[in-house]
Order: sequence, then C-alpha cells, then structure tokens
Amino acid sequence: MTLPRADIERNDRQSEDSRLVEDMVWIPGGTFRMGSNDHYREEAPVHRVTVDGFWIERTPVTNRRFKQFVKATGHVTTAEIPPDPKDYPGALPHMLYAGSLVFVPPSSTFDLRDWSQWWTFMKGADWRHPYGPKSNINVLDDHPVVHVSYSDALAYARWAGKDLPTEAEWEFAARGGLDGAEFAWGDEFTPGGVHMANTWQGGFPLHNLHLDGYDRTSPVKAFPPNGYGLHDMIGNVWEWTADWYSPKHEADAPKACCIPQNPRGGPEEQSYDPSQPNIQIPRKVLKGGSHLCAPNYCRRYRPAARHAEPIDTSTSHVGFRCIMRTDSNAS
Ligand SMILES: [Ca+2]
Ligand SMILES: [Ca+2]
Repeated sequence: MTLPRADIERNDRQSEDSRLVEDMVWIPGGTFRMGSNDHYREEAPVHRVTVDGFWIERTPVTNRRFKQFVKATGHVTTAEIPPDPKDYPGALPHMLYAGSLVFVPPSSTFDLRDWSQWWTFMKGADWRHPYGPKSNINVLDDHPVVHVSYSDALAYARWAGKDLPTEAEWEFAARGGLDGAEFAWGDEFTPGGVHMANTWQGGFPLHNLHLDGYDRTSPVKAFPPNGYGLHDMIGNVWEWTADWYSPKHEADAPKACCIPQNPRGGPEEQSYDPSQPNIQIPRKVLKGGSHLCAPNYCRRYRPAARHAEPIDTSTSHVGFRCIMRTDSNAS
C-alpha cells in the first residue's frame, strides 16, 4: 500500500515528535537549596526554592539534532550573520564580521583576568565550523552543538515544541536528587579517581592534561549520568538558561510559606554588564561549566555555579538543552 503524501508527512512528523521526546527524563518537583555559600560571590546565598515537575533532555542538544532543526527550518545562527553596527557603538567596522569566539590556547599568559589571551573572535567560526572555517563537524554528530546564541537556542526549543529551563529548574535537575551536594554526583570531585565530567585538568589555559580523555568537547554520553539519568549537566559545554542574570541570589525565605515557587530570575535591566556602561546587551545565566573549567581558573563545574553571558554571544564552549513543562506550570 502506498500512503498519500500528506500521510507520509504526518507519519514523519509523528516519528520526529516521538524521537524528540524519547530522550527526556521526568524530574519530579520539589524544594531544594539553590546556590552555594562556599565559592564565588554570585552563587550566594544558599536559599530554598520550589520547582514544579518538568521534563528535561537527557543530554545537551547535539550537532545531529541541531542539523535536523536547521534542515527543517532554514535557521541561520547569530554567528553566521554580520553584526549590525548600530548595536555596537564604537566598534571598528573591520571588526564587524560574521564569526564566533573560539578558544585558542596561548603560548604564554600574564594575567588570568584578561580572557582575550585565549578567546579569538574568529571569522567563519560557527556551529558547522567549531574551530574556524577550515574545521567541520563530520565526526562530531554526538557532540553538543556550540556557537549558538540565546536566540538560536530558543529557536531550536520552539521548533521542538519545548522550552529552555529556568536557572532553578536547571540547577534542581543538575543536583540529581542530592540536595546541597558540591557536585552533581556527590561531594568528591573524582570519586575513586574517576572523572565524572569533561573539565580541564592542569594549569589553564596553557596545559591541558586531558586526564578525563578529552581536550575539547566530548560525545554527550561519554561521562556517567547523575541521579536523575542526566548526562553532562556539569562540564563539556555551559548551557543557556532562560533567566536574566543577577549578581547574587535572593535571601533565603524567613518562613516555609514564603519559599519562591518556580522563580524566573531577575529583571533584564539588572543583567547588563556594569563594566561596560555603553553597551547594554542583556545577559542570561549559563550553568554547569565547560571543558575549559580548571581548578586554577573558573571552578564552576558545580550545580550552584553560574555565569553571565550576553544574549548575542556564541562560543566554542556554550550549548544548551531543552525542557518541557506540563500545562500547570507552562510559561
Ligand atoms: Ca577535558
Ligand atoms: Ca553541560
């Protein structure tokens, strides 16, 4: 029997739909201690938060999935579009080309505060060319997609009928049921000597010892899942969340009655970078750290860790994963 074209397309769509939800895990709602008082200022204070249950993808979105999205929609990512000079007052015209930030290890460093020593805004770097125009993703189907801006991540999520997690949802899922633990798998970084996530061993940014087996990104299931069955919440790539960044958390609620439910981050105006008063590009919260997080620099391979990222920025170590809320807590 030959199916009419409309039926074939419907069937394709249905199998597509089931494929997109099959790799999701249900996270039952609950109250947890968000943040940490033991590390960077922006993670404090620890405060209780309640989130409703939701579905979350088991891994970051891979190149394989992102390719399907681009094929279906023709989406062009931010990194592939030359920036509009109006959005970047004072920028030199020859700097306004399509490209993305690529980590290039320097031969020496003098000041770890100056990230321009290892980040290069590279012409022709984008999700298909993660290390520059001559690179490709031929053998990286199962690696997380990188060089995606916030709007690229959101466009994918909308196409998939999903959403991006709030910071609270992301952190709750990352903790894997271990309330207050330091890492997504417990309190020890390498239990029994085993690396539980793709991070950086050795002195960043000069010496990558890759004792965990990976120099750059890794296949999304290369490391063990957390207690909820989620891979790569920590390390590999940072992940976009839907929340505007604020420089610290709210205080803990004085009484159980007043614990925030499904919090959605701070106001957009507070997310601007205070060190760049002339460029007001709002920033979202990134979570989980990446393969570039090292003990001597950016110890952010923990569920509580957070980082502010301008929404139009894309880099070789930032990706995302999606969630689905039920009707009762849909945004
Ligand atoms: Ca590594
Ligand atoms: Ca991650």
